[in-house]
Amino acid sequence: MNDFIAKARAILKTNDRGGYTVPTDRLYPFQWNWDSAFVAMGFAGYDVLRAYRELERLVEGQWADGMIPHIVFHAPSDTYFPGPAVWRTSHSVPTSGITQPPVFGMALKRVHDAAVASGLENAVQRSMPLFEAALAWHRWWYAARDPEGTGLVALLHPWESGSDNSPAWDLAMQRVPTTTETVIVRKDTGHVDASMRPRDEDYKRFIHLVDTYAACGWDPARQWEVAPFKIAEVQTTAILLKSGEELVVLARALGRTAEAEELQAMNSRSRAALLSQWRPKLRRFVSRDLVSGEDIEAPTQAGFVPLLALDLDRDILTAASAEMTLWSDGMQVAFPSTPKTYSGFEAKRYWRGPSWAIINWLLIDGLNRNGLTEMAAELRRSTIGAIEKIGFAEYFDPITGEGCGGLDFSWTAAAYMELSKAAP
Ligand code: 2M8
Repeated sequence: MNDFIAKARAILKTNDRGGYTVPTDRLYPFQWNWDSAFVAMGFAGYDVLRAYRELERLVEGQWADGMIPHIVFHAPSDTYFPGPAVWRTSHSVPTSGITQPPVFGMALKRVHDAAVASGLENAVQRSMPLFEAALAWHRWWYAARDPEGTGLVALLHPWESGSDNSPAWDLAMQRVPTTTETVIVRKDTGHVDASMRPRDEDYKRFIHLVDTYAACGWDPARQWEVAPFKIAEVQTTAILLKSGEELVVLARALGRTAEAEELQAMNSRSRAALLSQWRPKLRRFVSRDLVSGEDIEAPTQAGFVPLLALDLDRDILTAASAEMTLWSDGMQVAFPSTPKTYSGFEAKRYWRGPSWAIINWLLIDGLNRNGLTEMAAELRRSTIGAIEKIGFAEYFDPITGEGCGGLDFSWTAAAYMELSKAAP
C-alpha cells in the first residue's frame, strides 16, 4: 500500500461519525447523498462491511415516496447552514427536502460484487434491502421529476445537481426572487474563504426555493406546479441511467427479473432522451430549462458526463473529445467545471471553473466506456498527480493546481483510491 492510499483510508476513518462519513469536518458535518455513494465505492475496495454500512445509513433517511434526501442530519451540529429547522421536513431522522445525483445504484452494484468476491455469506440478504431502496428511488425520479415521461429528469434546486453555483444555473436563477422568510446565517464562509464559495445573493435564492417548497409541504406534485427553477438535466440523467444499468445487472443476480425489466424500460427512455440533447455545434450535450423552454448553453462539465452512460458513435466522440481537449489545454489540473474562455469562469469559486476529482472519475469512466482510453489515462494521471502534490482537497484551481475548499475531503480520498488502481 502506498502512503497516499494509507492517507486516503485515514481520512475516511477520521470523517467516520458512526457508520457514515461526513464530507469533511465542520464545513459539512452531516451525511451527504452522493458523497456517501462515492465513499462506499472507496470502502468496497478494502472493507466491504463498512461499505454496506455507509449505504444503509444513507437509506435511514429515505422518504416513504422513495426520495433519498441530499442530507441526512443524523446528529445535531451548529457548524452548517441550513440545518433541519430551515428545511421543515417531517421524516423521523431529520433530513433535507431535496435530493442529489443518484450515484447510489453504481455504488450498490460495486459493493455487492465486492461482497460476493470476498465470499461474504449473506451478501444477497445484505444487498436486497438496499436494492429495494435504489429501485424505489429510481421510480421516484421518473414519477416525481419526469411526470410527462420525457426520459430526462428535472432538478428543482441547484443543490440537487451537486454543482451548486454552476454557470449553467445563472439565467434560471435570475428568475428566482432573493426574498426569504428564513434568516440566512451562513456558516460556510467561516470555514473557507468567501471568494471560493457561492455569493450571498446565491444563498438568498437557494433559501427562497427552500421556503417555496417547504410551503408545499414537500409534496412533489405541488412543487412541480410552482417551481420557479426547473431544469431537465443531463448530468443527473446520465448518472441515473448509469446506475439504472448497474441495477439491471444486480436485479438479475438477485433473481428479480420483473424489476430488471422495469428498470430497463426506464433506462431506454433516458438513453433516447439523452442522445437527443447532443448539440453538434456546441460539441456537447445540453440541459433544458423547463420554465423558459430553452436549451442551457452555458458550458459546464455536465455536457460530457453523458459519456458515462451512452455508447456513442464516432462523429459524436470525435467532436466531444476535441472540445474536451480544448477545455483542458494549458490547465495544471483538468477537467475544469467551466472553460477558462467563458465569461462566467472563476478559477477558485466552487463549481464555476475548478476541477473536481469525483467528476473526473465519472468522465474517465465515460471516456473508457467509449474507447477514448488515451484521454482517460491522461485525465487519470492529472487527477492523481494533483492529489499527490497538494493533498486531498475538496477541489482544485485548474489553472494553478492549488487545492481549494475543505481539506481532508472524503470524496477526494475515495477518488484517489479508485483512480490509483491499475488502469483497465
Ligand atoms: C456542496 O454542496 C453543499 C450543499 O449540498 C453546500 O455547499 O453546502 C457541493 O459540492 C455538493 O456537490 C456536495 O455534495 C456537498 C458536500 O460535499 O457540498
